[in-house]
Amino acid sequence: MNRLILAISVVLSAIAFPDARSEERKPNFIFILADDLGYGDLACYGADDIATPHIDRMAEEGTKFTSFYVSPVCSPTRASLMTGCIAQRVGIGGVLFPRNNHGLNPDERTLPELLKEQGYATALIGKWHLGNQDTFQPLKHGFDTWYGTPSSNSQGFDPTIKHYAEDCVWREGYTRESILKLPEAKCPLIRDNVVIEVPADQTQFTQRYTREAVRFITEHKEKPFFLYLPHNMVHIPLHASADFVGKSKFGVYGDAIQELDWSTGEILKALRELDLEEDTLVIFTSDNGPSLGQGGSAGPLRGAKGSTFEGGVRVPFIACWTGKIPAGRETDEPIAIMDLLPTLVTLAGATAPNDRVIDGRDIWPVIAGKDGAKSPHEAVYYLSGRSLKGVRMGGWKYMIAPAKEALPEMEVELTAEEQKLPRRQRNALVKERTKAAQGRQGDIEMLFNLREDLGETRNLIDRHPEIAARLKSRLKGFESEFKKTLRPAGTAD
Ligand SMILES: [Ca+2]
Repeated sequence: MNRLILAISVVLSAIAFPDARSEERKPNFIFILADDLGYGDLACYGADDIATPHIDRMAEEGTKFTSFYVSPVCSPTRASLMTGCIAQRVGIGGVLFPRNNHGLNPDERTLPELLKEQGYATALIGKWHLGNQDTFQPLKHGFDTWYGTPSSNSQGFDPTIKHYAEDCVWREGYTRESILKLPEAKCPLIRDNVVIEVPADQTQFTQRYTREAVRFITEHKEKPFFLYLPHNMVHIPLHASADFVGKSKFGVYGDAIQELDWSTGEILKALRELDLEEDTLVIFTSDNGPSLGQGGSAGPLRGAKGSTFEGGVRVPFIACWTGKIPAGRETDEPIAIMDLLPTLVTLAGATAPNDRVIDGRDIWPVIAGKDGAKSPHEAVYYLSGRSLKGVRMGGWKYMIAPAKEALPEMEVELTAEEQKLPRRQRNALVKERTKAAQGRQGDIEMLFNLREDLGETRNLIDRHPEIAARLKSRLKGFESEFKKTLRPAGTAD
């Protein structure tokens, strides 16, 4: 009898809820990560000398974020994406080099691992940069397949710790025998942890990654997938394929970005042709601020790659998903790279790990623009290397930086009385104070109002000491808690 009632109720539930969540297809995720692309390097973020029509269209059909935060350099941002944590919490505070024997700890539960548990196919197409040794390679961190480079395209690799395909392409006079005698070889191209080309033909990176990406999407159109596509461009050395060389108004830097734009367009086209647009969340962003020496632009922001001024850590972030994310919207709610793990894992029907501290939060309501959803973060922390450098709450940012880095670009303040002086005298005062500032040693403390001074030119710490004190206290409080709950990077030995 009980069994009968159960059977009837099961039938009734099926009738009552034909669109029950469990029946729904899980969404696909495509995460496109440019390397060293600055806040001002896309047309939809103000670039007037680089054409990015496909990414601009993504912004028109989706939502553009103006306060998306990453780490100031490559490896930490990638560690945050994989773990949902502030990178320093998982021991990856700086850039990894080929000879380092540490990398992403195998004990971390990574985004692709968590998605695999939900039935996802997972692919890494592009740059890994979370450890060179076999222990740390992507296939051991949840990716079914990998095609790309172990580190930045400027970095080589330890030839003794890699496996080589039988048909490996040896370029520039290398041979299997000669390479093993070298302390370090140039950037290789790898498929599933086997080297297939040395050194990689860098003019072909974007083309090859795009072909691989479209193939992966096509082959997995019937089941949910996670495609992580971290391009090598526009990290130095800069390259574009023959079809794109000379096409931008801004040299090879612009050419390489226009090729990334083309690539993004190819991926969006594949989704349209496979009728996957309503099933797929696509994100385009960058791993850190621009390299100014290569021509990169942080737009209106101060600073660049390596800095915790906004230009080092605030990057473009565009999300689109037909029917789920509002079109043509822009939001300044502060969100961060560590939020992607809890957000995507929740969208996949699971929850972020609860057996350890996870710094990221589910930001889906913010991405989807639900009823004026606010950022779940009351404070955003700025970290570089092993140090906490600052905190942002609302529009206020408190920051500590070496005086030499902080002062030269800052406006020198003049009192109301001084401003009435003749121009010649005013200029002399400004010069004198700038020179004194540049000669200062040690760190200085700064307070900026980002809502009124996005370029961080006016240090308001003397004018608003109480606000600075409140933010500093928040930073110190966070720091002492943070230091109690750090987890180590993995080590190869
Ligand atoms: Ca980078």
